[in-house]
Formats: sequence, structure tokens, C-alpha cells
Amino acid sequence: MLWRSILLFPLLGIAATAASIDNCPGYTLRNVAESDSQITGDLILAGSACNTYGEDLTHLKLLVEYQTNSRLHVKIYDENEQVYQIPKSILDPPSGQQDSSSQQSDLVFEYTKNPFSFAIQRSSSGETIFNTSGTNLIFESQYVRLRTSLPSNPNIYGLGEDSDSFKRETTDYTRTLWNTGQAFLPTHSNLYGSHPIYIEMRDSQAHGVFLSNSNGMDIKINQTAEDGQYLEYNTLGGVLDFYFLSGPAPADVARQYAGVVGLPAQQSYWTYGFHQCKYGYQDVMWVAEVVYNYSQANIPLETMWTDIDYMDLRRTWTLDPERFPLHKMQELVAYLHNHEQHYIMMVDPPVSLNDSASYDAAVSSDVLIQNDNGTTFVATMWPGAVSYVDWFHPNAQSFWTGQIGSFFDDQSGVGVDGMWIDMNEPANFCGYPCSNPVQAAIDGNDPPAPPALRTTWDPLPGFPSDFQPPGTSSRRIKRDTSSANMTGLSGRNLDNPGYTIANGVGALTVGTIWPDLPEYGGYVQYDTHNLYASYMIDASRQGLLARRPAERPFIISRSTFAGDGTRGGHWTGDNASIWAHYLLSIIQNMEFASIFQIPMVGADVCGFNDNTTETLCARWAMLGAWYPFYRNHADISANYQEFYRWPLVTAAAQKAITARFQLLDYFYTAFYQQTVDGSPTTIIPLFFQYPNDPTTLDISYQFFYGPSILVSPVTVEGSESVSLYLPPQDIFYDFWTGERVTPDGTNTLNLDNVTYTDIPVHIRGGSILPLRANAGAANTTTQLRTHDFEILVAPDVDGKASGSLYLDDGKSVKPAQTTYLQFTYDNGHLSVSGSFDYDPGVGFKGVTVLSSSTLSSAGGSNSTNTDSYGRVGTVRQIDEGFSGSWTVDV
Ligand code: MIG
Repeated sequence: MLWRSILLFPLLGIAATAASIDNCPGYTLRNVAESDSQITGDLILAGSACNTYGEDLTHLKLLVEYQTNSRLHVKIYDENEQVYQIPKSILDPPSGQQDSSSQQSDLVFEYTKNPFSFAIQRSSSGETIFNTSGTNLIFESQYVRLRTSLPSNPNIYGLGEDSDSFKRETTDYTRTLWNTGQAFLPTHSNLYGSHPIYIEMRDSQAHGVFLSNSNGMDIKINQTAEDGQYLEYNTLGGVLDFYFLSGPAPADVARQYAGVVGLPAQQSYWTYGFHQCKYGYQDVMWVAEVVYNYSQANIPLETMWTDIDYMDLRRTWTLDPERFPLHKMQELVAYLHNHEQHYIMMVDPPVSLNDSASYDAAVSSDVLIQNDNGTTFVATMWPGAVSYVDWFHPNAQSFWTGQIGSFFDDQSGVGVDGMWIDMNEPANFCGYPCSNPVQAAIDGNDPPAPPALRTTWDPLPGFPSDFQPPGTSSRRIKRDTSSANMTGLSGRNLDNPGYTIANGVGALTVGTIWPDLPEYGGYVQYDTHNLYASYMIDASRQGLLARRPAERPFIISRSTFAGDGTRGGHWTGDNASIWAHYLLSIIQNMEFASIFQIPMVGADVCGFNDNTTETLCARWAMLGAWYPFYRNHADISANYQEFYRWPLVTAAAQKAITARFQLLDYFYTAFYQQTVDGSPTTIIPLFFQYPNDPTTLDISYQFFYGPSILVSPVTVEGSESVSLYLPPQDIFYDFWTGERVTPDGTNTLNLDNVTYTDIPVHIRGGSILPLRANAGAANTTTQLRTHDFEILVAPDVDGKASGSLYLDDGKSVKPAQTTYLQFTYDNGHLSVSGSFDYDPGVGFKGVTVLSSSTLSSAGGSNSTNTDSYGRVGTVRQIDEGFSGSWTVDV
């Protein structure tokens, strides 16, 4: 740290007062007031300020709330409440709630007054899960540091978005959080989103730590001889707003985290169908041809996507009049809708200066980010010179709703079924300080080069707004640092703070809009950068709801922050068509679904950058069928990679989609469960399911798809063998054949001949799966919904099993009727009960009970029958409906 101080003091010009952070004096806790459920106190700087990265704050406040028996809120903030805090309009974690006490809570707050430190203890085990006593708290205007000591080699998960290992490295590891777009997803770098939540597993117990702070930060995990093992937060600002979650199961932590950041939004049934996209479908004919080719190839295409190709010179809110003319777009959408298919288009956040319609609307509603002097901030994106929406402006929502409402109008516009939002880190192609945003776009060689355009001219008084230079619209209220609480300290060096986070692309100004840009209400990008996408997702959701009020909005965003599952989904951005990224997608899906609470997630299937291969694409087509969001997408510079282009991939996709369709209602039910109580029921890491089994802590490439289906893809390129772990606590059945499988003495199942049209999938014993019958005949999810159900029972060793089925109309925000069924099986008796308000118009036509006898896996079959999917078991035809409870003997 010393070198940094020496280097930076002269640059910052504060050498006279600054000292190394190692000499910062810490704080003294005074005026402690304790009740059963709350502790408050004053934290006073305990010596002379070190002023290393800005100024030390001399007076802080401590607030400790026993919010629930499993959630402890610890907040350290400035006495005057000037320091920036995340606006409640975007993330509103519980505060003021005190429904527990130090006697009842499983987490107990302990403190030392001087120097101040605190520790969190789990009362049931006496284990200290967080302890800051090793170093002094530092709270400066542009740097906040807090360190906790940890046991050696801790099992830490979460903290994204990145492309690192699932279980985090414990030495010399830094996870920087600062949203940035980076093609090829480099490892050990910050990526598109920020999620300051981790889960730690200790002695089979889980706890979670969420730091509700949106500033750029480095979270360091390291162990040294001197300091031992630790995790350290180094933020560029904000307050320390911690939520400690006691678990003790990982699933409990997930639910508790949802209690802080919100429950994920329910998604429409059709969104679980297969999606096709590519950057580079050059005209609407091309798009139509892909739709046609999918139908000819008999691969069920649910949703067609169009990238920025549709835009006129890459300007958001425009159509290329020759390549994507409105009337043809409308015919395409009508065709898709008539075939029960869907359509989605890309929306980029900035407004082009060259698109007078959207630009004038933005200017007249005054919603563009302005420079400090009140002129409109101009930078560069695909269409050349652009300006960015200031989501804090009170008119921003109506502007955005208006754009969505007119451009995507079901009658007069393009009637899309969802929104794909990109570049919302937000991206800016013009290098700081960007003297010529138009030229920057031309220099970038991004196709097609926009025409050069004047960006500066004088006002023409009396002429309409079209003729006025950018930014001359009526000024809005400028930032008022004296009165605005929690919007940020004034006097900071926002573009070049003294502490340098390890941003993978360089300085804070690289690839994005400037941190010192003011936003309405007194905010600055420095503090809110990581929330840009959250506001855009939120505004898009409101805009889609205004257009189709009853329908669940479907939004897939590249950038995200904690809590965005409440409003949208995520795709993991610009991966490459390489084996490593096929594997990485498994980790990312587990993180987003089970830890970050954004369960509508998926990676670009077959890979985005560079050319895929037939075998990689076949493997990926089969893996992607077990993503919540299943979309094939490629870059403009990559070869076309639709599934129908290779016989092997066609066969792989057909088989995978049929399996996905069989299980679609099972997964819809699992997803629903997560939206109800935050239970991690969608893409689930093995240690979530088996926290008492230490072997699962290191498993990164097997996962559960819903609570009952274990997916174990081939993990070695070119291999047709898989060694998969089967936790000994359960028995498992082969999903494809129905036979019980038996692992070896190390609980490993070694499979050979896993061809390119195979993927190992197993059913956990004790499960009942409601399958759609004859799923291979459905071309769309709408057709699938007309198919009957067949019940698949996979008993545990005691001959018992259970399952559930949630049904509704598949699309309403508030469905008028819902059905929720509970299935139980006990040695020959299947019973079904629950609520039956929604009638899906189909019935239950068969039950198959798999045999838990291990004889079948030895080669023979002791069963008398196979069901319509060819699974060996005891099969009964039945004819039951959805009018009330029923039982059957099988
Ligand atoms: O800078 O719209 O991640 O999916 O195809 C690239 C073009 C811009 C990045 C997205 C990618 C999309 C591409 N976009």
C-alpha cells in the first residue's frame, strides 16, 4: 500500500495531510444505546485523520437491528447522512424492522469500543462468522475499508459477475465490482453486473453476507503469514450497509437474501421455449428464412430475436426502411403470432442525436444526462453521437414508456413480446475526455459508419426545437449538495479517485460514461454507475406493463445489480465458442439462479464470439436445454450456427427440446416456487441440496434443474465419458431409460458412450414429476399446453416420493385462477390433492413408477412395461382430471 500513497499524494495534491491507510486511527464507539432488538452508537475518529483517499469522516453512526431471528442488519454511516446511499426507488432492503432480539436471534452482534470492531457470532454453534478486529475501520470520503478474518481456505461462493471459479480462490483474489462490458469474458475481471453477496459454508452450515453498496469496490480474499485469512471490502464510497443471513442451510440463505433484495419475477410459460438470435441477420427476409428453416428442420422454435441489425444506422427506436421496413416487420410478427411464436428486439439505452424523433422527445421531456454546465452530455455508441437517459429524472419513465408504447405498439408499431436490453453498464465507445464523439464512432469501424454530423452549433431563436443545439432545453434543477441527503459528498475527485479499483478495463472512465456526470436529484454516476441497468430494467418493465398491462413483462438484460431478479432476467453476455465457456455457463447459471436471485438466466448457446463447431454446438444445444433461458446467439463476425445447420446438432437439439418440453411444467412449478419464497429451486448447486456432504463443495459442473433433476454434462472436450458424482444420501434413476443407477464405492458413476446426442440426466429418488405426454410432437409451448400429463414416480429407498405441480394461464401478472397440486406416493399408492381452480383443459393419462430395484441397472429388467417415452417401470393408464383430489394404486 505504501507505494500507492507515495505515488498518489503528489497527484492529488493532498500530500501535506495524507498518511498511509495502515496508520488510520480507527474509530471509538461512544454513546451506546442498547435495547433487546437494537444497538445504536456514535463512532468517533480515534486519532488524527489519515486522509489517504479523500478525508476521514470524523463522526459516524452505528445501527444494529435484530430484524428477524435469521437476519441481522448492521449499518455504519455518516452522522450527517450526506454520504451516498442506494436510492430506495431501486433497492429497498428492510430497515427499521426489529422483530428479533439478541436472545432470540441465531446471529449475535458483539463489539469492542476502542478501537471499534465487531463480530457476528452464530449463537447455536458459538462460531464467529465475521470478525473485524484485525484491522481498523477506515471511512473516508472516497474509500471505505472493512476486513473480516476467516478460517483458512474458506468455502466462499457468490460475488459476481465474473468468469472465475465457482468456489472462490482464497489467496491473492480480488473481485472488483464495477459494471463493464467485456467481450470474451476474461477471468479475474469484473464483468457486466455487480452482486456484493457471498455465501460461506462452514462445517456444513451456510451463512450469507450482503453489502448493500453500489459503489465501485474491490473485495479481496487473501491469506498472509502476518494477517491470516481474510476477506476485505474496499469501496470507493457509500456506506457499510450489511445484512448478515444465518442460514443455516444454503437454501435458507437464499430465502433470507430474497427477503432483503426481493423475490424474483414470475415469467411467462412461453419464455421457457427455445430462442434463436444472431447479430448479423441482415434483413427481415433473412429473419423469416431462419424461422422457416427451423420449422422445416422440425426443431421447435418458440421465439425469434433481432439484434441491432434492424435499426436504421444503429439508432435505437428506428427501423432500417429498406432492410426492416415497418410493414414487413408487422407481417413477420403477425406470422409468428399466428404460429404461436414470439418475437423480441434489442433496445440500447442511449438516444441517437441523429434520430430526431426520439432525441426531440428526450430533449423536450428534459430526460438526458447533462454536463455540469447544463449542456447535454454527448458520447458515442453504435449510431455515433448519443446521449443517455437520466433515470433519476421524474420524466424518465414517461419518456421511456412513450418510446416503448409507440415503437412497439401492437397495431402501429412492431408488436414484440419482450425486450432485450444491452450496453447498459452503460457502454460508451468514446475515450475520456471524448472531444469528438462522432469521429470516435467512425474511427471505431463499427458497421455501418454513420455519416459525420455537426454536434455543435448556436441556438436559432424562434426556430422549433429541431433546430436548436443539444442541451438548450429548459434547465432542470441542478444538483444541490447542501440539502440533498444521501446523494453523495461534494468535493470528491469523481473521475480519478485516489484508490484504484482493479477495473478490468482500466480507469473508471474507460468504456462508460464519466463518473462525474450529475444526475437528477443530486446523484452522480460515480455512485450510481452500477445501478444504471437496474433503472433501465425497471423503466422497461413499467413501459411493457403500460403497453400490455395484464402480461408478465419479459426482459433480458446484460447488466444487473442486486435485486434485479424482481424485474428481469439476464444473459451472460459475450462468451466465446469455446469449451471453457460452455463449462463456465454452468457456474454462472448456478450463481445467478441460486445466489443472486436472478433465476431467468442463460448463456449464448454454442457461443457468441468466434466460430463454433458441430460437436461443441451439439454439446451446447443439449446443455442449454437445462438453462432457464435457452437461446442460441452469435456475433456478426461468427459463422451462422442455427441448430439446423448440422445433422448432429439438429438431432441433439430435437432430443434436448423434447426433454425440456416433457419437464416444462415441472420447471415452471420450480420457478414459481422461487418467486413465492425465494427458495433456490431452479438451477441449484449440489452443495445447496446436500450441505452435509463436503464432496459437493467442489462440484462446479453438475447441477440440479429444479429440485429433482440432476444434470451432469460431459466436461471434457472431445470425450464421450462422464464421471459423475451421485450423492449417497439419495438414489438416482436415469432420466432417459428410467433405470436405477448404482455408483461405485466412491459414489461415482462412470458413463461411456455419451454420444453428441446424449447428456447424462438423473432423477433423484423420492421425486414425482408431472410430465407432458408426447412432448416431441409439440412445435411450441402453446401446443404443449394442450398435451395431457403423465406422472413419473421415482421412489426413494423406502418406496416413497412426492412432487408438485403449479398451473395457471402461463402469462398473467395476476392469474385469476391457479392450480397447485401435491403428489404423494407411498409403496403403490399415488394420491393427488391441492387446489384446483385453474383447469388446463387436459387430463392425467398415465402413471409410471420406476423400480428402485438395482437389478435393472445390472442389465436385466424386472419391470413389465415401458411408458410412452420408453422408460422402464410399472405403467398404468389412468383417466383423471383437474376437478379434485384422486388416488390410484400402481
Ligand atoms: O458491442 O448488439 O452482448 O449480444 O449481439 C456489441 C450487438 C453489442 C453486445 C451484446 C451482443 C449483441 C451485440 N452487442
